[in-house]
Amino acid sequence: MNISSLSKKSKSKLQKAKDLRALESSYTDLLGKNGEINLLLKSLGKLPQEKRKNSGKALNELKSSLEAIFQSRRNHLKEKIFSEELKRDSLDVTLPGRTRESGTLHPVTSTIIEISNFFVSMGFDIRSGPEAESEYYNFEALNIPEDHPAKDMHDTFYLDNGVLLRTHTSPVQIRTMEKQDPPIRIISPGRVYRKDSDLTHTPMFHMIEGLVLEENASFSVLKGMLKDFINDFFGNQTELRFRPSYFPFTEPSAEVDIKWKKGWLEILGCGMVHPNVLEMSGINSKKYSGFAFGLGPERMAMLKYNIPDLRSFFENDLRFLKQFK
Ligand code: 2NM
Repeated sequence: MNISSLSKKSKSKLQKAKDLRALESSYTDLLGKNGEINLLLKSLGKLPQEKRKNSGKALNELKSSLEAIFQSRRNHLKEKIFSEELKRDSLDVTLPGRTRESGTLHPVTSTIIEISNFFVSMGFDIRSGPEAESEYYNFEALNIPEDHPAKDMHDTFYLDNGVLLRTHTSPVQIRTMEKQDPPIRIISPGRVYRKDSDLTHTPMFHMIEGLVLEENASFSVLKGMLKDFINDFFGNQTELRFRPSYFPFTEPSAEVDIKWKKGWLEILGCGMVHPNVLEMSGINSKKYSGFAFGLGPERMAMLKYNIPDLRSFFENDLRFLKQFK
């Protein structure tokens, strides 16, 4: 047996193993319990005495150098695997994170919330009611008779069987007065519908109406409350004026204008609830008096955020909506 050719052959076998699996199987072939080297060591006994010692020494030296080659080859292969893994799985920690985009409230919604918060802080409850209403709640109960010119003020969408789409949220106040004993302090934000469509009108828009009904509700308290509201919403420096007006459901009635850039702009209507309205809803108008007001959140938002076209609220263009985060 030629130890030097075995040494050459087995060293190169370990050194050339292309992966861990091949390396380990070569190791077993050479250095395993029944591997080539051990078989040779076992067969040393058959050699003549004088050859036995040198061959034994050479085989043991070969064995330990093969062990060392095996270890270093194994480390090398493991490092190779590790660095390949690193390369494959590497992260660029300087890249911006993938964030989840959050939605935004519609500017009309956030305006309704802001306005509602003010009145809730003044002790008002929030009430709602049906958008498909009866002629009675939308007109009659509000002192607007069949032939009254006020009915022409808003063109109404009629559904079947005398049902209509409410043209204001006052029916909510009527339904509340029918059900609840005074004192009453409510606001009713919600959708209303009128057959109007141009630059400044959409067939659906929102209203917030308020009602205070108690023993001594007065116009001066109404004025003070609306002034506080306007200063809260538009800022403390806002100039405002109350201008006499007419609504069939209030007497006296007024509209509130604010000074905006150069001129006066109408922003809400109000008044003392007409005794006819109170009596029709079962309220004793000798004992109780009420004041009410109504405003449009779209209009309020347009002024506050400088939005020139009402229709942008309803086009659902995300580039517009995302500006109100
Ligand atoms: C307005 C202006 C003035 C109003 C009146 C009532 C009710 F039902 F209590 F009589 N609710 N809302 C009212 C009064 C609404 O909107 C411009």
